[in-house]
Formats: sequence, C-alpha cells, structure tokens
Amino acid sequence: MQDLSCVGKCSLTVALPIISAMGVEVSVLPTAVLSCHTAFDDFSVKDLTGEIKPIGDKLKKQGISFDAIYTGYLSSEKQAEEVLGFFDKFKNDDCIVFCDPAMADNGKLYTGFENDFIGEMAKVCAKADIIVPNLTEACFLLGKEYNDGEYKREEIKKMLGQLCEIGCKTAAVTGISYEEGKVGVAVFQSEINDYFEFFTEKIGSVYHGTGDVFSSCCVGAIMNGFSIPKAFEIAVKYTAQCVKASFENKDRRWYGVDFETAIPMLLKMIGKV
Ligand code: PXL
Repeated sequence: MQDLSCVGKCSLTVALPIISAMGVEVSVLPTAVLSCHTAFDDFSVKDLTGEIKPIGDKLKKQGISFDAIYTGYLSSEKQAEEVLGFFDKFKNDDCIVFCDPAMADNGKLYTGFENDFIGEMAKVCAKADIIVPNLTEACFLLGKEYNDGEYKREEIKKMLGQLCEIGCKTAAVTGISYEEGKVGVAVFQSEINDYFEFFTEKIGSVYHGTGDVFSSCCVGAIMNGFSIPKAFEIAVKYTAQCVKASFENKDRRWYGVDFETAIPMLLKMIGKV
C-alpha cells in the first residue's frame, strides 16, 4: 500500500519488481498516482484515498487474505486513517504488517507534509509488527529533535525500545553509522529482547528511494521464510549493491537507485538461482 509514481523509481515501482523477482506474489493497492515523486520540482498528484475502503471491502468479500501487508509512503492523515481500517479488515495472526513510515529524510519532512502528519503515521506504526524508519523518521516518531546523525549505540538502543513502546513488535532504524565510512541498520525484537545490527561500506552519494529498496527486499526475504535478522542482513547487502551500482553507472538517473542490475545478486543470495 503506497503511491504509484510514474517516474522516479520509488514506492510501487520498486516494491513490485523486487518482491516479484524474489518469487513472491504481489497485490498492489495504489494510494495515489503521481507524475513523479516529490523530490522533483513539479509533479501532479491524483489522490486515491477514497478507493482504499471500497477496494478493501471487495477483496474481503472475495475471501482474499494476505501473508503480509506492506505500507510505505502515505500522502495524508486521512489516508493513514484508511490504511488503519484496511488493517482491521485483513490483519490476523497469519498476516505480518510491515510499515516503512516513509515521510522524511535528512532532518526534514518530505514536500507536502506538515508536522501533524507524524502523529497519524505513528498510529500506523503502532499497529505494525515491524517498522523501519530512517534516523530522521525515528526521531520525529518519538518527538525528538534530529541532530545530524551523531548518535551512539546506546542512544539508538534506547530509541528502538521507545519505538517498540509505540506498539510494534520489531523496530529498526536505518541509515545509522557508529564508525566513519560505515552505514547500516540497528534492530530490536521486543518480544525476544534481541538487539542486532548490520553495517556495510558507505558509498559516496545518497539516492532517492533507497529506503523503498531496503524495505521491499526485507519484506521479500521474510516472505521467503528467512528469519527477521537474516532478512535484514539480506536487505543491507542488496541495498549496498544497488547503491554501488548507481554510483558506478555513468548513465544513472539522479532520481532513483539502480536496483535492477543487482537483482541477479539478490536472487543468488536467497538461493533462487
Ligand atoms: O521514497 C519515498 C517516497 C515515496 N513516494 C513518493 C515520494 C517519496 C519520497 O520523497 O515523494 C511520492
């Protein structure tokens, strides 16, 4: 459940190819159609918030169920509210809810969001099993100031505990670094009181949609039966490979990650080829 941005390599145009390539059937619920993602200086938006309930109602009537619901970028408070209604219809013990509260980066909310939206996204996170905010989103969800990425392990551990207190079972914070030249993710599984982290080499630039690549891969790995720690490890490695491919691609686009070329490496990692 996220937007369909015609150009920009984010949200559904990332989630659908990656999860499908991993051998998992994907159903999509586009929450909006944009000409491009919001990092472009001009774009059109057709909001589809009003479609979420009728689509959910019809699917429910067809007896359809899901192994997972994955939410990403949501474009308004009302939309987040409708997503909660969708969870009420479909979430059960056999359905994992994975929420990527894609709303901010580098200390700033994405274009189009006001501070009030954060509280509504926190309600979606509260109902999720797994949440994967980046550092900026984690700070915002906890009502903390974002201070340019200078965080120590103990602070991140404390934040993870506080994120789980919102209501989710597993909280991750992505894009963290405790050491020059390394970037990665820290995760806390509250139900078994387990903390783990994975790091990779930090490569030059930061590309738009990297979070969507990471989350999609993580969902795909979990749906392939990998444990939560293993799924995060796979997602860190695949995302790093995508960023490296983007960096090395002379013809790369400024607006998205070169996730396509690393798909064969991902399939090898999960034993599909
Ligand atoms: O990658 C997150 C994302 C998803 N969808 C849209 C966005 C963004 C980030 O800016 O604008 C429309």
